[in-house]
Amino acid sequence: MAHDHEHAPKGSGWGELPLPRTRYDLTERARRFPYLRAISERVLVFDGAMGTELQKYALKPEDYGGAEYDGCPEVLNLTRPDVIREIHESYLKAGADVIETNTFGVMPHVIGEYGLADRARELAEAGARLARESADRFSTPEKPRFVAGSLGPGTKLISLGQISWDELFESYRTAARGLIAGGVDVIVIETAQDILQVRCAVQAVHQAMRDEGREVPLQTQVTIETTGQMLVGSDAEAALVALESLPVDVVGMNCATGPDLMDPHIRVFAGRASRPTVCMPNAGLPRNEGGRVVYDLTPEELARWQTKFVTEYGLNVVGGCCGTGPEHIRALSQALADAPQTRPRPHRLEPPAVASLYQAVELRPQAGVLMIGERTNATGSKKFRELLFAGDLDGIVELAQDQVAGGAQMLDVSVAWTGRDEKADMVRVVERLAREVDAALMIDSTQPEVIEAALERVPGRPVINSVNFEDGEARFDRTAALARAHGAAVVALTIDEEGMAKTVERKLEVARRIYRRLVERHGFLPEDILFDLLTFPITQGDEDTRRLALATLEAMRYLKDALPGVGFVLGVSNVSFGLKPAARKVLNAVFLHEAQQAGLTAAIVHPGKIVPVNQIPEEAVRLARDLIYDRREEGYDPLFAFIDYFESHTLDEAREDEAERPVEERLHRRIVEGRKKGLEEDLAEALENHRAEEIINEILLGGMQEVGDLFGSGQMQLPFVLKSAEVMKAAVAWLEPHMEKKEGAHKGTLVLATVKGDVHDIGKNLVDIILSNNGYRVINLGIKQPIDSILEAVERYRPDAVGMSGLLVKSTAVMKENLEHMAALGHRIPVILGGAALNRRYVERDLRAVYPGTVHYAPDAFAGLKLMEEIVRSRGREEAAAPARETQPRARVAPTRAGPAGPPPRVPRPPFFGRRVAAAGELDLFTIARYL
Ligand code: B1M
Repeated sequence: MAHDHEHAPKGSGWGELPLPRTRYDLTERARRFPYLRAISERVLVFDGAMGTELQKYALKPEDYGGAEYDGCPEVLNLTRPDVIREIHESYLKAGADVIETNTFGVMPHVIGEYGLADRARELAEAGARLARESADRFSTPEKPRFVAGSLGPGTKLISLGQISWDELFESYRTAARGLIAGGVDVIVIETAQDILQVRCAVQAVHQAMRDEGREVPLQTQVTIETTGQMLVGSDAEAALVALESLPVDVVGMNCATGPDLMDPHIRVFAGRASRPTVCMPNAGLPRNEGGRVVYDLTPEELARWQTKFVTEYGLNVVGGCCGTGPEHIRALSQALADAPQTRPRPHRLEPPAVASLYQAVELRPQAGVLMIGERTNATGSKKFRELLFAGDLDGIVELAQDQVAGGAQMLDVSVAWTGRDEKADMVRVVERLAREVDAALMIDSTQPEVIEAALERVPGRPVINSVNFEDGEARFDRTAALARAHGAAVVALTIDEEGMAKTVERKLEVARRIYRRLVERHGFLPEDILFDLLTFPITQGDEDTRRLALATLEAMRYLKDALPGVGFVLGVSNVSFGLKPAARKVLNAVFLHEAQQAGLTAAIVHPGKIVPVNQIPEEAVRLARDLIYDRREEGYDPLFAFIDYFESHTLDEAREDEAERPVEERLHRRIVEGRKKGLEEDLAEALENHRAEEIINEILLGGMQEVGDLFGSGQMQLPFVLKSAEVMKAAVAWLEPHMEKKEGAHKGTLVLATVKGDVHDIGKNLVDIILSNNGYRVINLGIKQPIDSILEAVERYRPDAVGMSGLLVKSTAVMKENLEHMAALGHRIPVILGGAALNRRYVERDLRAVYPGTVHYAPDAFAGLKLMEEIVRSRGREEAAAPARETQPRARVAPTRAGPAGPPPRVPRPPFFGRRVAAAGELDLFTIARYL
């Protein structure tokens, strides 16, 4: 279906509407929209459910205007306006500031199921007018009432290819036109299951505003299931990153669960979003009682949770979803009406990020550079080209997954090839990659229509590669507007009408021009721009090419300070084009290292092929540096010296004397260099003089420490840290049977997990091994575990303690949030915390303060063992002192679904006798391997 482009080109997003400020500015928006003015002053209370209220009327087919429309709620806007009015007014009487129109499924592609597609606009407008009349009747100057035009998710998931962008766009556009014409104050895209659907709906609603000549604020609400993800798999961070990149005013969540399960996610939204946030929970999880759906959360509990979200996290808009009725809203209104807004919003989402369908990817990694896989490129990779030509999409997905396994956090996707249909190829490839690869996507094309087709299929928040002035400003503006409309970040190449910028001066001139145009004209944030200052080969020997790499580095050093906030990316391997493979590896590695020192934040590379600088012979590094910085002298030409060096040297020679080193040193170096071959022989030799535990603690962990230092100082890139980690894991797995074991019945149970957002698991797995070998049952949940999964395992296995591991500094904050959440749910179970970013003071002073149970710090796995012994011993003492409770199964830790102040009910459960299976989330491969 073609778009009707009366007012603005498809996809221009903000189009003729005023451009967004560089940062979201509520004060400015509040001047123009009463709804936003009210939000900027006080907490707003929405109404509760429409659907569950309608059920109470037990309406008959006649009420819907006949059997063919039976059950279509939107029809009631025409056939039983009295019912809809009564529901609206029951909420207004209960104190709601905002009522939602009865138009959840009014989009033509949804209502078409009743044969009503061509009446969608009329039904939407009727719904809006009904709500408008009721709201106006109740409005007073002191308490204005607002109408929110509701648009639900529809029945088809665009990320899964069930509906095309164009059909979805037109459907939302039609519905939104009706709502705007009917007089709504705000449009709410709600209960969203699919983040790409939200992007499409947002663009469609903006088009509808242009169509109708009236602008209204936009509110977007996603639904996070009990799994902790949206239906299509996006977690809260990924959803927030995607929503923040769009021209919307309010972001948040509704539906699926009660407020208890929403807590960790709403904390993410309310804590980090740069614009007002909203939360509308269900009245708990639905229960089936004699064929009836029942919701248990009481009005008081809802009010307690929402008050917590407002006062502790800074939530701005509250309300209820399924199962909440006027009594819930009355309780909310009494608790929060006129409550002042508690916290100013941050100026922007920090840290800057993009997102795949599944997860957020930080644009400025805390250490190292963002690794962008280069192999999904038809020009750069023969293998990819062959797969593309053969139509082997499975092979392409595999190649992409290999890049990710090798350390790529994003994939550059370029399919252009003379004689082929680039748009069709791009669509085919990105549709598969977006769904089947975790990494974010960088869409690499010079053709705006190819970029547009990809953007309409890639969920999350992609990056566009690139904008530049090669084909003039019109082409630049077209691509930039597309990126902006879809909320994408951009790579900006320093190319203009005169060609590629090669000198420092030219690079600065073009970069400044691009920056101004992107920020001032298109409303990009500086952190959404990745400058590519161009990498040219410096290997040809002619005078013109000698200083090309140096110019790139110098321009980067300058721009990093001159244009604060922007990032820098380079296609690194171009620098060494034409050299022998070993020489290429070295020059690429040294150039990458130097670029990182100069300010590089992302690199397009073959992750598995970057050699860490510390593993390259010093002489070769020196020659490569001389070549990069053009340190020619009388009688010394670094280019020829570098080429000569590789005539007579290999990269492996530093290892030639390896066998002569003591085994302890060999093992240490194996970890640092990530070499597995021959590992078992070395471990066997080490076992002759050391216990297995000693080898791990005194030799291997020292190696990991060095890896961390090299990574932190930029000398080693992430893929190599990964290799070191693999060697470490292999060594521990090999040593495990040689560790001391205590047989017998298990002494106690620990639920162990690496916390949400953290992938480090070597330490956690060591804790598992040490405890398992000492007679404890360890339920190892794996990495990136949200608190809900941990609590699910607590409920299922009723352990003696919970162990949380995390190595990132941000994981220490996650641990605090987890403890607060556990405290709010009434848990008391002992918790052991470990991981290199923690320290005793933080755990014992800051974390103990937020949790009523005991909180312990375990600096290493053996401390974890000791703590576990103490916990189990004190449990024994408690049970001896309270014999009456011995008949109770160990249910001290059963979580509750009650509100924050609710008492922790004791839910008895039979003990676990089955085979050990992880309760939640993935089991990491390491653990699976151990238990097969
Ligand atoms: Co990452 N990483 N890493 N990394 N990595 C660190 C932690 C870092 C300090 C490196 C650095 O910059 N110098 C840094 C964190 C900095 C910060 O937060 N400020 C860092 C970073 C930045 C990152 C990424 C963000 C990098 C990026 O993407 N650009 C990324 C994070 C992704 C994410 O988590 N979302 C990342 C990724 C990775 C790899 C995947 C490549 C790999 C992990 C592989 C794996 O675990 N499967 C990795 C590695 C290996 C490291 C270092 C080098 C080594 C970690 C390790 O295994 N140590 C690390 C630097 C360092 O720590 N020196 C680093 C050995 C392990 C046995 O120690 O886990 O502390 P540890 O466990 C000990 C104790 O702490 C305790 O007992 C264990 C054994 O004695 N313990 C517990 C741990 N958990 C416990 C639980 C308990 C009890 C005791 O409960 C009962």
